[in-house]
Amino acid sequence: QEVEQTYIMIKPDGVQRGLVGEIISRFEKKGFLLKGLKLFQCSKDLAQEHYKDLKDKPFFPKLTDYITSGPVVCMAWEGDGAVASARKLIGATNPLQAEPGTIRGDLAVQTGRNVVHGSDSPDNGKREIALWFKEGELCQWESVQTPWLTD
Ligand code: DAT
Ligand code: MG
Repeated sequence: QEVEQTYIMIKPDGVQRGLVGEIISRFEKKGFLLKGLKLFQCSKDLAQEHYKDLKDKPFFPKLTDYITSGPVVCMAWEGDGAVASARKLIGATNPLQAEPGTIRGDLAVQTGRNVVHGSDSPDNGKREIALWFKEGELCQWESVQTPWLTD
């Protein structure tokens, strides 16, 4: 059985605001395994494909403009329950409703500038990692922490 993977992305506002280290750090400290990481400027096509489920929403053009407005940080994180747990670390879509202690709750004020993306299901985790990473960009490795994180 495959280990669950989630696609996490620091959006252009997170990069511009100097929050890259802070955001990566939260996933690193939690204990997930980093499988892929890159700074990347994406095309409008890729942004539209990533958010295709939202293509009929009124905010879709603004959303894809925002995601393409500067570089993003693309990450693949692995671990049992990583998808749902990462969503909890990230917090609610509207940062004003996100709990303190979450990334959005601590670091953002607006839905349209909510600093980070996280996959909403294991299937979407797979889909999004395949969309944002090329063959060979993910690393197969073992962390020395694993025996201290799991029994
Ligand atoms: P999430 O990013 O929490 O998974 P989502 O998948 O529903 O939320 O929407 C994707 C992004 O689209 C979200 O992070 C910000 C933007 N968005 C969602 N709802 C919005 C709204 N009502 N107005 C403006 N932007 C919105
Ligand atoms: Mg979503």
